[in-house]
Amino acid sequence: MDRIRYQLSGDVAIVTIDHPPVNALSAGVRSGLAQAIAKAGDDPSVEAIVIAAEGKAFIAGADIAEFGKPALPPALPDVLNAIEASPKPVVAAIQGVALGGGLEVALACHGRVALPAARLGLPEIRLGLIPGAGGTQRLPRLIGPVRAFSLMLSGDPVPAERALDWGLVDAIASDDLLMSAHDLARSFAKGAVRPVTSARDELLTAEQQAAFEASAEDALRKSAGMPNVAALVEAVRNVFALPFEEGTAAERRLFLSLIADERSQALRHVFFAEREIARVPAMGPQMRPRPIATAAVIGAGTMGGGIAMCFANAGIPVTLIETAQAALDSGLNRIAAIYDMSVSRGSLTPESRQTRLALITPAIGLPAAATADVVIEAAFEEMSVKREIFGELDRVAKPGAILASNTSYLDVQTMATATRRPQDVLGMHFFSPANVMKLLEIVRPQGVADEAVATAVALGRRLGKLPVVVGNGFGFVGNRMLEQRTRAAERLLVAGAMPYEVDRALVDFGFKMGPFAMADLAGNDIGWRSRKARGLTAAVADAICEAGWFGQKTGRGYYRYPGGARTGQRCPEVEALIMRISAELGASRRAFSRAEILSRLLDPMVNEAARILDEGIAARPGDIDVVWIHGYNWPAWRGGPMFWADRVGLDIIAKRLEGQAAEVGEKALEPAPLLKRLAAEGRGFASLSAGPGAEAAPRKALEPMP
Ligand code: HSC
Repeated sequence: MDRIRYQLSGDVAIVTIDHPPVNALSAGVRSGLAQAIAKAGDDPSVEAIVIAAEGKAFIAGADIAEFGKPALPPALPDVLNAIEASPKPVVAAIQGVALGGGLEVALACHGRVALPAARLGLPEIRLGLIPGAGGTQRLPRLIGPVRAFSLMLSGDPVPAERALDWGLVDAIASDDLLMSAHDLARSFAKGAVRPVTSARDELLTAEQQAAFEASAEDALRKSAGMPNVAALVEAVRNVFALPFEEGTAAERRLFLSLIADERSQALRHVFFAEREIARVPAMGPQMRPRPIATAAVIGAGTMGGGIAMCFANAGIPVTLIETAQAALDSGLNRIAAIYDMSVSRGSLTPESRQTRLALITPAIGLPAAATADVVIEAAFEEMSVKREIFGELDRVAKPGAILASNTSYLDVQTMATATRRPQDVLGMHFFSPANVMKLLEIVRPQGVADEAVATAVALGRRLGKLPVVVGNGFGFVGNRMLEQRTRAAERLLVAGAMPYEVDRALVDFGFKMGPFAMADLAGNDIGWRSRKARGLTAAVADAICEAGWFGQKTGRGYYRYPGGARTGQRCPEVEALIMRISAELGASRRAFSRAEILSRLLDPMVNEAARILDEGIAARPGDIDVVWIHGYNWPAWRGGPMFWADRVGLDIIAKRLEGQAAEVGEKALEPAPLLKRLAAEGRGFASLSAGPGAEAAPRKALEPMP
């Protein structure tokens, strides 16, 4: 009972869960709760029971780290049945969040009181699951199946006020939550209590059933085959067909099958990896970030404008700096147009649009950055330009200001040497569109102060981003791996595949777009310029650019976009050009299966990731997964490239890479030392991590691999 406190307040037993950080329902909490309920039941002086919790959350749900491990008794559904069966009324006193199993605890109680700031929800769907402790059976009986289904399907928590409207809570406590819960419990003690499971015919009408079926059909259509959506539909359907006990037994079976499903395992891995990134290696947790009250962004192009919006959206005043008025005006117009679109979609109020625009101060010339606590340069991707800016910033920026570059590839340390304050210089690499994408690579060159890195991380969180601290090497983590995929895609064209086949393989895997559709969207000239600057060539990609086919903006690239279409059509001219180049290079073209295309695209990325880990550019495999999920649209239910590689098996990937390296004669394709070592030892990348998400992944490909 060490995670549970038991006190008497008159004739009410107060059972308080105290299990930091979020009172997750781990085995100790479950058994403590069961014992406390039994103790109160046995005590003749107790008339009613309140379940309360210490800290910022009521209960954040089941302990996700326990999933996939041998189950420890008592099972949560059994504890909840005991709470519900208590002859003495039980009231939940909810502060902070009541999520997943936490809300299910509250649903098993006979009454619920919440603080006004409380939020209640069943987010299991985001972990590839459904509620497994009676939530799918109790919630529809309490608030109606249609509302219950939509709450469980979205996973979004609802505020206390709405919960009161829906009858999910009985009362909102004005200030003293315990006192309100205590009073409600005592009032119940005087009369008969009605458990949530008692039949509520008024909610389970034919009309509700028809409305639920309509939402269910819609959800199944949009679910892209996710098994938890089908399971949720089945569970809620059971509410109409089965008595509570049978419904919960079915729910438990569905839950347990989902726990074992690879998609849920992947999503749980991502949950912990997203939290692990907050633990920046080689930095004390006590490192205090510098205060950031104002910002400046240099460059009002697409990236600079998007970054300025991030500050405005977070309520931080930002100066947007350009060298010429015309560039500044067009940048500001672009920002205003994006906000206008949000207003017209209803996701932003006209007042908020005004407030945000008012936080952006346009200015000409770097001296306007003089008072900013953080300056982010988003100028042209050219070292000489960057160094000139940093040299000037060194003269004008205030002491202690963070000086950051939004470079996608370049050496941040070389930029830092243009200043006399390398301790304040780092990279803050946003992803396009910067106001939307959650990933932020914080590049940590040698010589930067830990305090500056901690400041950038804290700032990233304030901007609503997921900041991943990475080392200072060409392309950092994401773009360095992307380059391998781009090269692999070009190799596939020369060897026999067509752009649409390559793209289809990645879309089928779960990406929103394949590499060629992506290149057409971003502009093929960007990669061309970068290759030329580095003395690199890519026969097909270069020929496409030499023909002036830069992508959507020119109406054609790897595909045709007639009349400004957003989706490309196959282009016979491009396909003829590819055949010609293959012939010129002496390649004997052959057909590639989708699975082989996939492995040829992804294996080289995994190989590069192994080098990235070996060099310490990424601290943990999970960091790489977070980068690819939030910066490059890797489907979260595939867990990221490191998780995927473990599933396929590193020995299989190493062997495939050896085959490719021999076939193509490319050294970069030879298995990296770390990959080879792990493969030889029969280990996966997960074995390099110590976090809760590092459970050894059973090896099994999600689809047959060659
Ligand atoms: C569930 O409840 C299933 C049930 O329906 C049934 C199960 C029974 C079935 C039995 C069948 C036989 N577990 O996010 P933060 C840790 S599924 C373990 O940084 P914030 C987190 O890792 C669950 N750990 O803080 C981190 O640890 P670190 C449904 C959890 O203030 C620390 O807490 N519930 C945990 O930004 C702080 O987290 C959810 O999906 C958990 N459930 O946000 C809720 N929750 O410091 C998931 C958190 O060591 N949690 N941790 O890195 C959240 O959404 C957010 O964490 C909060 C706090 C909003 C709670």
